[in-house]
Amino acid sequence: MPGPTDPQADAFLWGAATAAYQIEGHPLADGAGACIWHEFSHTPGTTYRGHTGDLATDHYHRWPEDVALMRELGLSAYRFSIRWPRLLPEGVGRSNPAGLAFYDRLVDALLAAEIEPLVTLYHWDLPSALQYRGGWANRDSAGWFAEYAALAGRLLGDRVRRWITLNEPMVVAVDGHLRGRHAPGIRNVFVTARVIHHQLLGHVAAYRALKAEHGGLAVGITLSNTAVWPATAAAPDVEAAEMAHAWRNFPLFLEPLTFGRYPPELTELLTAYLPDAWEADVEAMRLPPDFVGLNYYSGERVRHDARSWLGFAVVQEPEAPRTAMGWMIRPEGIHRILTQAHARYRPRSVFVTENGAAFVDRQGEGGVHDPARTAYLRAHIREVLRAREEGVPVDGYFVWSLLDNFEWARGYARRFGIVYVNYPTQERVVKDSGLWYASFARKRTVAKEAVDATA
Ligand code: IFM
Repeated sequence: MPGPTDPQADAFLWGAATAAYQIEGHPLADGAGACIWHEFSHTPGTTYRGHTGDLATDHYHRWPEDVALMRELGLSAYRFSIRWPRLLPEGVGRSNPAGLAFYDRLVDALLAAEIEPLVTLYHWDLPSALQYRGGWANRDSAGWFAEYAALAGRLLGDRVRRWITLNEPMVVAVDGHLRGRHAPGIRNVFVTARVIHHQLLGHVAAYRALKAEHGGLAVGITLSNTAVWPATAAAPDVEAAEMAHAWRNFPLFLEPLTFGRYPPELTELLTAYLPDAWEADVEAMRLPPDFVGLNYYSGERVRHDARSWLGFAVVQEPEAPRTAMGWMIRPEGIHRILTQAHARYRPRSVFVTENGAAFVDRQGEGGVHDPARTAYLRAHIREVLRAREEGVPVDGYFVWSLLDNFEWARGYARRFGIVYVNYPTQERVVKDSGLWYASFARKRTVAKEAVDATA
């Protein structure tokens, strides 16, 4: 059984994650171009109380303090994203020296602090100039993304080994292009299907572009997941759960990348909306990622519902414990997602690239006491390590998030950080959950018993 003396324990990454638009602030500083979230959040009625990422956590200026904080917490890795229009204000073509210098310095500082940087290329901040050309609905997006990936790889590939192309492409497709509650605020199912398809093409193009810059890089993709259980053992509910899982979770992206086809449960549905000649594209997408990033927050029971578009409905469970997002707390779901992904796709390496919870936090004299978040992290980490013991090749865990930040349409009204941000002063205060996570992460153990042993 892996224990503190397990030679692999040291290689396991215990980290925290953030995303550029959510923390940096100053989106137009020093020659950067606008992105879709800048335009969306500045459009009245789109975000909680009109909140924007204009200042966010001011990480653009406070990054040295934030790197020092991570070092104090004993983290071995940091997952952050590059803001595409900071490097390429128009999305393609002319690059911006100040944007390049920002990420260059950040990576050097992380390495000096012995923190491994993991870079996400796309965490939802598409350059506005590219949205005006159709954004991800335009097939050319794959080429635009590859150009950006090559530039980023040229800049940082000598120091950053692990790269994530896309963060949660299903959220981009559904929240941004079907429900319209995220940027760019579109509601069109044909566009949604194209956005799924073109992000896959973009992932493959970026994968190749990064490898062409530096052959030794490990390139993966990060996918969103909600664990799904059938409400009953009856066949219609079981089928409904399979449909929900294929649509919302890793299969929609790993099936094409592993087997060169869309998940069988979804093919008929998608065919109605996909661009012509999609079959040839999808066959050519067969290029398994070097690692898979899985994000997990919540789990649900679903039942058959003939009236709903996809044939399933979420079972209402008023008594279930929830986070401040209203998401049901189901630690066993992270184990379910990890083992399901392993069983079907056998990825070479897996990272939990996001896991965490929003709760209502208050800054008091003695710090920020958030026992519910500590309990959430402890329970989920225990399940991750259980999956690892059972053979899932999990190589790291990243708490979402390092800092409280701009939670998209919910603005600053939801706090996910293990570090509290006092927004008026920008003071950072490590929450009790952050102190707990640090005490655990510092042990560099992968023994699940150690989770319980940590005070
Ligand atoms: O804040 C987001 C993050 O940007 C993507 N994954 C889910 C988080 C919580 O909603």
